[in-house]
Amino acid sequence: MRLSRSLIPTIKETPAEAQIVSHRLMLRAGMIRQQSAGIYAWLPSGLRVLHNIANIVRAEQARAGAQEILMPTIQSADLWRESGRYDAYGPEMLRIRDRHDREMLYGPTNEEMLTAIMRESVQSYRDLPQMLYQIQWKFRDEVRPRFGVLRGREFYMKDGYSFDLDYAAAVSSYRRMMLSYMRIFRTMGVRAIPMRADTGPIGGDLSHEFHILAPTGESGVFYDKAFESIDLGNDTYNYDTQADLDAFFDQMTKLYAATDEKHDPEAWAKIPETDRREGRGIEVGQIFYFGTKYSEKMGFSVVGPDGARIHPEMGSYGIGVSRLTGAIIEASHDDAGIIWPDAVAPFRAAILNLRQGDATTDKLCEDLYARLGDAALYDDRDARAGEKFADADLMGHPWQLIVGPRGAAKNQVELKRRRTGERAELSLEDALAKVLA
Ligand code: 5CA
Repeated sequence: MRLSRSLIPTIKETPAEAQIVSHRLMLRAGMIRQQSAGIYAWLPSGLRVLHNIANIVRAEQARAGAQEILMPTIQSADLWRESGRYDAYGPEMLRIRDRHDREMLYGPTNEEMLTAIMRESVQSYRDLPQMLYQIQWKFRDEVRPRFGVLRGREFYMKDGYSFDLDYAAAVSSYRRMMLSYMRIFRTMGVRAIPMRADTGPIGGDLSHEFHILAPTGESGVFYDKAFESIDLGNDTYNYDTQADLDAFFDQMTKLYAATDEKHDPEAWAKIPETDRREGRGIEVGQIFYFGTKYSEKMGFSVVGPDGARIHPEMGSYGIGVSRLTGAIIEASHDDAGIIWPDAVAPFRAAILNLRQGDATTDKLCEDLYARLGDAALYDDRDARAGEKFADADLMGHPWQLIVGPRGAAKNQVELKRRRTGERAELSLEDALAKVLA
C-alpha cells in the first residue's frame, strides 16, 4: 500500500477521550474511529490486524477439527424464549422490533441459534460429535463501554460450539479447544494464561478464561510463576490423542491460576511465596462446558445406538477478536508507539523514502515495494524524514526499510527492527531476505 494514497490518518496529539494506551495508540495510528459509544469503524490498517487475528484463529481451529460457519447477527426473540434467556439476559441485550412488530435482537452470542440449527439438521448419534464456529459481530449494550475496542458494545468475536454424545466426549472437546486456544495465542506472539472462571450468563459448571497480562487489565489475577516459562502451546501434543489432551489439560490446570472472582486464599497460601505472582489481566477468551442445558430446554436430541433419545452435551468457546487488537498493544508497545508481533502486524515492513523525488532513492524504494507487494506500506509522502520515522514507530511495523540518497547510490538500505531498535546497513537483497525470513 502507498501511504500517500491510503486512509491511515495518524494523529500526533494524544486523544483526550482515550484513557489507556492501546486506545490512544489505535486512534493515533489511524486504525479505528469511534462512531458511537463503544462502536467503531475499522480503517484499512486496523482491519488488516483484525483479519490477521481472525485468520490465525481459523488456521488453528481447522487443525483442531472445527468447521467454520456464519450465522446472522439479527436473531428472533422466540429462539431466546425457548432457552429462557430472553428475559434473563437483561439490559445488555439490544432488542429490536421489525416492521411487523416482531421482536428481534442483535445477537450477544449464539448458543440458541446453533442448537436450533442442529435440532433441524442432526437426527442420529452417528452425526455426532460436531464442532462448529463462526467469526461474527456481536452486540452487548455494556453499561460502561470503555478502553476502546477492549470493552466495546459492538465487537468481533469467534464463537465456537461443541456437540457430543456423552460427558467424557464433551470434556475431550473442551480440552481440545483449550489446546487450540493456547496455540492460537502463542502464534499471535502473546502469552495468555488459562484461569479457572465463573460461567456467568452462559451457564454450566466448568469454565476457563484466558488472560493476557497487562497493568491496565480489568481483572486481578493470581498465578504460579511457572506460567512465565512453560511452553503454553506445546507442539508435542496431538489433537486426536486423548492421552495428550489429558496431559496438556493437567499441565495447564495443576498450577495455580485464578482471577479475583475465583481466587482461593487458602490454596494460594500453600504456594511458596517466591512462586506467587499477582497482577492484572485482559480476558481475551473464555471456554465453557454446560452439558445438556440448551439441548434439553430446546428439545434437541438424537437417536442413540439402542433407539433411546440422547440430549447432546455441549460447550461453547469464545475469543475476543477485536479485543485482541487492543490487548496485544497493551502487552506490546513503548513510548514511541505500537510494537506489532510479526504474525498480526498490518504490514511486515514500512519502506521509508527519505528523499521523495530523488531519482535514485525513488527507484530503490519502488524496487523494494515491487518485491514486497502487499506486505509493505510504502511511505512515499512528500514529508520530512522525522515525520516518517515517527509515524513508522507509531504504527509499529516489525521492520523499517529506510532509504536515503547516500545509501541508494550504493544500492544499500538501512534495516531497522522495531522491537529491538537494532539497525544495519544492508544490500537490498540482504535486507529483503531478513524481512521475508
Ligand atoms: N458464548 C460464549 C462463548 S462463545 C461467550 O459469549 N463467551 S464470553 O462472553 O466470554 O465472550 C467471549 C469473549 O469475547 C470474551 O472472552 C472477550 O474476549 C470477548 N468480549 C466479551 N465482551 C466483550 C466486549 N464488550 N468488548 C470486546 N470483547 C468482548
